[in-house]
Amino acid sequence: MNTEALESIPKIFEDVQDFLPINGTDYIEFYVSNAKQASYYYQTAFGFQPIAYAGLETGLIDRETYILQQGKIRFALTSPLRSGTEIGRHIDKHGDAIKVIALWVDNAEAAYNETVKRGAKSYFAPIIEEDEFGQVVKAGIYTYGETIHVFIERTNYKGVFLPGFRPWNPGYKPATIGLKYIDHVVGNVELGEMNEWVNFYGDVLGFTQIVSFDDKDISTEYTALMSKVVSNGNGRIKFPINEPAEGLKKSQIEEYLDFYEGAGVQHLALATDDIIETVTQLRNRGIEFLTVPLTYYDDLKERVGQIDEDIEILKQLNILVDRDEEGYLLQIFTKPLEPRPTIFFEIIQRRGATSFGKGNFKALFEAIEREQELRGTL
Ligand code: TYF
Ligand code: FE
Repeated sequence: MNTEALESIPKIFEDVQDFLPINGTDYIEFYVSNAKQASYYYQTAFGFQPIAYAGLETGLIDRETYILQQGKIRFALTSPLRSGTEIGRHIDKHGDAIKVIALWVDNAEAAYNETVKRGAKSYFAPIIEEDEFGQVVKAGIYTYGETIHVFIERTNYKGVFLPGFRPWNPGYKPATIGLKYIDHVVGNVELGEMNEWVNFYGDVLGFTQIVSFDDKDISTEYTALMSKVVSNGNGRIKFPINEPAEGLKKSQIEEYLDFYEGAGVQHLALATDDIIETVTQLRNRGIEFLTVPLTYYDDLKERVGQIDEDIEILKQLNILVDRDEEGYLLQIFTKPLEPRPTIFFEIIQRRGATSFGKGNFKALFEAIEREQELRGTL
């Protein structure tokens, strides 16, 4: 063996590619009280397309799931069909929530064995599921709170989603709005536990830390939080992890933890190639966004330099802009999507930038505080 060539491989790639290659996010599963209505909402407002269904009509007796897709983003919306289920208990505790961040791998059994060997807590051991379209191997491990990673190996599968699902093709199909892929998935964890979870992704999944923000980067007059971002080897998976920091008033992260009753997914960042078109569509379809004061746009050109978009249009839509060494990005945040102030979405368009919008944190967090004020939770 040519050991010289081996030695020239950076250590992080060696480790990551050795034990946990991930192709991307496979799907995000929500546990919700009414999957039928939630799927209508994600179709109507967010332009997701109906793909597959499993429930009473496919032989399930205790739950049903609708699968929606747009670009590479796949959502599973699951509800219980009777009392006393694990899904119902989860909804009672956390409200409608993101339960599963599924990761697409080439070898689910190896992903499970390697991560459990390194300390992951098992959710379920590898199982093979089959139907006439082939077979899928699945396995699950816990991450923060009650959130789960399910490894999905679908190399030998040709069906619409997973075995047991049948195509779902209703006549109702509002147009897509240009959402392409999941840019990042953010978790909120308890005070003092951020480093533990950063180490979990490092030690157990072989991720590396790519960014860190402390309470000085992310603080307003009142609130503060800390955040570190971990990524897998090929960069397709990015997980920022937030924890509350001491501030004069209640941090937005504490508010989340109080209402979610523990650690969980805070936001999904969904990427588009045309944020102006995507946000115009979302606004027309009734989605509400956090807004920054219009003075944010007064010095925008000075702050971010030349950009391709018309600043007047960005101002009308309240889209935020930030620049880093590699380029710029445009982003906007919805108000919470659930009754509890927990999960929200970010819409992001990257024009070269690989960062997360640090230059917008102050304006963004002040916007969140104005909402907290209205809720009486600040
Ligand atoms: O994902 C990020 O890091 C950015 C900024 O509570 C952010 O979207 C960070 C924390 C937060 C809201 C947004
Ligand atoms: Fe984000």
